[in-house]
Amino acid sequence: MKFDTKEFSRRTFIKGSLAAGAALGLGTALDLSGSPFQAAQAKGESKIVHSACPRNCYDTCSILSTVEDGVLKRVEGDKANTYTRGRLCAKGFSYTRSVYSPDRIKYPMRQSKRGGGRWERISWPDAFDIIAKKILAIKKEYGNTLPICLDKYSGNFNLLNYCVEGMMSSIGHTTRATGTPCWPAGIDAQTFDFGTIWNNDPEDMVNSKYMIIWGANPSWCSVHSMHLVMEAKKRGCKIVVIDPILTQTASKADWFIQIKPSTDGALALGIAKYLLDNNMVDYGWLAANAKGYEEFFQYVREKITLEWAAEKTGVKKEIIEQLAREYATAKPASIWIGYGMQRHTNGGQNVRSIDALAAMTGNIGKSGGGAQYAQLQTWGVKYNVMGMKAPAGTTTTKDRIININNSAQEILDANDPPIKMLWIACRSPLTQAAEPQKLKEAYDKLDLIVTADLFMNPTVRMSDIVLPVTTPFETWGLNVSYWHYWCALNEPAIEPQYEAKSDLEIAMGLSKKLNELEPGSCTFPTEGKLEDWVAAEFTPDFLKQFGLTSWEELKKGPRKAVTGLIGWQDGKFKTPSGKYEFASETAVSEGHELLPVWTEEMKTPEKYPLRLMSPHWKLSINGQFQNLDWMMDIHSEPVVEMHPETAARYHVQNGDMVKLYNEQGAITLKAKLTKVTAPDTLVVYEMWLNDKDFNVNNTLKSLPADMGKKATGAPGIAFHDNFVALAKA
Ligand SMILES: Nc1nc2c(c(=O)[nH]1)N[C@H]1C(S)=C(S)[C@@H](COP(=O)(O)OP(=O)(O)OC[C@H]3O[C@@H](n4cnc5c(=O)[nH]c(N)nc54)[C@H](O)[C@@H]3O)O[C@H]1N2
Ligand SMILES: Nc1nc2c(c(=O)[nH]1)N[C@H]1C(S)=C(S)[C@@H](COP(=O)(O)OP(=O)(O)OC[C@H]3O[C@@H](n4cnc5c(=O)[nH]c(N)nc54)[C@H](O)[C@@H]3O)O[C@H]1N2
Ligand code: SF4
Ligand SMILES: [Mo]
Repeated sequence: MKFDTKEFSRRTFIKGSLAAGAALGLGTALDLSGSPFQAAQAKGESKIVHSACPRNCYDTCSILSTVEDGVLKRVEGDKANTYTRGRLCAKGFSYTRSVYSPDRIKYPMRQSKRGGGRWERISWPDAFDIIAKKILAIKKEYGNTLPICLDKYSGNFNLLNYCVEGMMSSIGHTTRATGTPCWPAGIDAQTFDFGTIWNNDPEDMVNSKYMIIWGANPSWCSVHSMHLVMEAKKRGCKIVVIDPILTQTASKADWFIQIKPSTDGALALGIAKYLLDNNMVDYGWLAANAKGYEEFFQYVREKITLEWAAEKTGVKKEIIEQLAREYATAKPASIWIGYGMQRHTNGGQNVRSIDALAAMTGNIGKSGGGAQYAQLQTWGVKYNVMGMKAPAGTTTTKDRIININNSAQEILDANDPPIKMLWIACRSPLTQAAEPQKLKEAYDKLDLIVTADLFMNPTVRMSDIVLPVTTPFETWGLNVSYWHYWCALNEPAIEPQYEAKSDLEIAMGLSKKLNELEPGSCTFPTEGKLEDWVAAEFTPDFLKQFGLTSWEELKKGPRKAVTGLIGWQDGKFKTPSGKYEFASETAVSEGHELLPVWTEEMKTPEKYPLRLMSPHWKLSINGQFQNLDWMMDIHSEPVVEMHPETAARYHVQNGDMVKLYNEQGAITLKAKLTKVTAPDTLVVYEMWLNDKDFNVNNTLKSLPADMGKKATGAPGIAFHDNFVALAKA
């Protein structure tokens, strides 16, 4: 469906105000010479459209898109959003390159043999026909739709994209890859302690007097937060970074504490011990707001010593003492708990120990304080797009769940009934998930794999049918963040390119075909204006939260929530006791410890003596952006960062090719000698480079993190507890 062009004429037109070749993104002009857009561009008519970046990024930027005669010429941060502050990151500025990339998937296509690369263009009606017939055939053979599996995650967090889940529900009960590879251990930890996740407005960070950035790298992963961190610093706040890697964030801090991976709980408990021994505890806050602190304190007094904490963490005793003293005396003090640090077998338990420090010092519910992890407070839309009922005559009662972090094994194991068809949207398991080798084996079992995506990535290459999806600039959207408190509408700026459709249009198209072939077989609406779908998402509470009287006010620009900006200010926690719970019976009922006690980290296996960490890369969002020409110009091949001492042990010189391997698999790449990482800890940033056969996850097993099941249905995954051996290639 095309958007309504009359709607566009109501928008602001700035005639000829933009000189051709205006500064774009990284300072380079988008060269459209010779393109089909050139003629249109010559007319010089332009307009500004409100867009939003829907990637899985803390920042969820509000964007102003400049369109000249139907061509997206420029994207910039919207100044009306005080968090975005008129800027985008390098990835955001490169959007003009992804929209018009010649590598985009342009039409529905069918591949004769998975991985064979022989794709044939097919029409949308044919694509829907093939898929719908397969769905109906599966239903006929098995008596239900459980053999159809959905693997969807975070390629696009536009709230309308929950239509993919709705599309699945509308055909019956299906198998769902459940949980998240991202942040679940930390969510569970905070659910046990607080009742849910609820960080203070990040714009409030400027009020902190002391800030510990603990296992987060906002200089790359939340660039707009760095302005706030630096503003706090200017106002006298001390910035401390705790990370195994000297990150760019660490380089901007006052103090960098290099910790052994997966030992953060030991550091937090060492700090707790110092606070207890030196009477630096806010007993007033605890008495009024907390449960179980006496038991926790008894554990810390009896079991924890600073010498032990120093030994475990590799952080000297004096440093632990100084950190404890400074954190407890500077008020208010905040801790930003990153997602990177909870991707360990004890990650959730470590987060609980860090939360405990914020509670012990009374830094919860206060401006400038907090144990800042994430928030879902602003996500209270109706989820109309996913509220579909199963068709009449459905014989099953619920969806079947498989763990998204162990999907290879669980697809192989599913027998009753087996999985026969896979729908992949907003997800690239063959670049982002563990055990890609086994995933391919699991995919061999399937009759039909459909991917909906923008680019021909390794996952798409292993599918039978690919459906081209729109970029945010070609469709409607509604976006909120899991970090800041803004809400933004995304209005279409340009026509869908080639034959791309949004996931919502795909759901409607598939439903139409299913109902043609077998009336009543799909409950998803078969048509509807995308704008109306947006309108249907708003609830009175949501409007109130953002101070809106009508959703259409968002067409004038983004809005910030007017309530709930400081987490837990009213002291009413969402735990069973209504208090902050040092002692959590809920944790026990989920098979965890009652208290934030120390849980041993994974030990380095003898056979694989090097830890391989794979954190997030500055020029990509997981498997996106790094494939674009601008990014490839800056960074074109994978490297492993290695401490010179480690390199010397293996006689590796800077630039040598090395092979990293374990039982799971191997990767071969160039060594980069650097002291930013510790000896024995290798760093390979996760990314998808389009012209390289490289995937760091080739070495990664599906090792679960300790927590995540309670809040998200499956445990997280211990990405950073991955150990390898090294050989010169
Ligand atoms: N080694 C290692 N692996 C990791 C991590 C790590 O730290 N180390 N991090 C993990 C984390 S935190 C996460 S969140 C996951 C992310 O894993 P994914 O969510 O799978 O990753 P993305 O690459 O962001 O997006 C997946 C795909 O969605 C597509 N896409 C974009 N927009 C749309 C759209 O509108 N519709 C459809 N249908 N598709 C769209 C993109 O082109 C991309 O191919 O990766 C995990 N993998
Ligand atoms: N540029 C860019 N931005 C992104 C993304 C991206 O891929 N690229 N991805 C988005 C997504 S999906 C996510 S989840 C977030 C991730 O945002 P972050 O959590 O900030 O990023 P990560 O790189 O996953 O991890 C942050 C840091 O955790 C450290 N770390 C790992 N293990 C430990 C440990 O045991 N202890 C401590 N103290 N630190 C540890 C890593 O060294 C790393 O520096 O960023 C989002 N924004
Ligand atoms: S990737 Fe993140 S920082 Fe960059 S434009 Fe998108 S939301 Fe903003
Ligand atoms: Mo993530």
